[in-house]
Amino acid sequence: MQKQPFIVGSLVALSLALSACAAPQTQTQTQSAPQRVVETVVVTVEVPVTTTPAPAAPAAAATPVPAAGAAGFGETLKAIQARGKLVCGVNGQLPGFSFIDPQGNWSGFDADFCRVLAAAIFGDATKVEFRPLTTQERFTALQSGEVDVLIRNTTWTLVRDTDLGLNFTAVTFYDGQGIMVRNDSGITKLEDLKGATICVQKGTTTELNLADALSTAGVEYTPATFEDINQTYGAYAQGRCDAVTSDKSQLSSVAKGVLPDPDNHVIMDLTLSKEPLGPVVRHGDDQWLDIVRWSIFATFFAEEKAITSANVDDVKANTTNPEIKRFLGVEGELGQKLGLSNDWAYKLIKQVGNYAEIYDRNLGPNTKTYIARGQNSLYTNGGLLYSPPFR
Ligand SMILES: N[C@@H](CCC(=O)N[C@@H](CS)C(=O)NCC(=O)O)C(=O)O
Repeated sequence: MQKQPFIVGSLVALSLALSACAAPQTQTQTQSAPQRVVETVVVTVEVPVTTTPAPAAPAAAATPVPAAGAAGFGETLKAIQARGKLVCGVNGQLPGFSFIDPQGNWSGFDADFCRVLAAAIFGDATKVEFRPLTTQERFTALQSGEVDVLIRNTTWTLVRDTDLGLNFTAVTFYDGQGIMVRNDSGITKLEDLKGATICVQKGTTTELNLADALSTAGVEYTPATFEDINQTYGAYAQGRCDAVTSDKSQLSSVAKGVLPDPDNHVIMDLTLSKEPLGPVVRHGDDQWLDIVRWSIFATFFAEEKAITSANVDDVKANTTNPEIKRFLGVEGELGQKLGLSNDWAYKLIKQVGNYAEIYDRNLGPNTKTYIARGQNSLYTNGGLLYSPPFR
């Protein structure tokens, strides 16, 4: 294959100095000579027994912390409410995840999680401004406050969680890195990529994982790095790379939704990494972190309890299950604890649906961008989705 000259990014080899875990010190006990027991004393203690139980000491209840604990607490929600809409950072170019059509309509799994938050806050899923962000822009946009939350195929990693001053809220999509090749390439396993040129996007976990996986496998290759999604897949589509690598969800989305000849490409049967994707917020406002996290859990929980947008009114009116009553705001004040109305979860389920509805609408078998649920199934179905208790 004739390859055009193009930018070949230099991969910076990051060496992580891992502090080796010291082997636990074996405790050596100095054995002294056995002592001879010279005397046994029998002690008799009279214990008064009363038949009336003493009143139980009050349980040491955890003290609720006043809401406005730390500086920044509650600021995000206040700003969103004052503005009258949520500003949600998304990708915008990934059909099935977040995509804007020529009429300006937003669709996708990530876009729907933005709507979940708007419904939780305003009781109106339409109160969202979608802000398309490139890979390079995404973290700065969140840090600077340009967006309230980033829901953009972003992998949770330790360095992003700490160095960038961000908090990952929960995982909405368990992904893994894959490699896509042309059907007729004859490439089926990692070793077949020896000498290949592989298209990859800068500023992603993808770039480093590729280097790690191929060097571990002893496969020499040439990375071709690009600044944005169009350049990356454009170069691959033009045959300038033998393979393209990214999160499998993205490969699938691009193959089915963007490439002109979807049937001529295949995602290889291997996974290079773990890519847990989910909404990200800034450090410093734990109330907002809780709102985003629990709104996501609400979609999992509703699926666990078979509560859907279609039956939520009926469930709300008739359920006798105390946890579901609390969840839907019929009893208790769980919403208030988040700074929201007590029926916040009802509103988001009613307007956007539970996790299965969101998944199926965007990535289900009846969509062009179908991805089998796999790990993104409930824990009760062999997947990884699990909601903590609503109590
Ligand atoms: N999940 C990975 C990859 C995410 C990512 O940014 N992927 C690229 C490749 S498809 C992308 O979305 N690019 C779009 C753009 O820069 O406009 C990460 O968080 O680093």
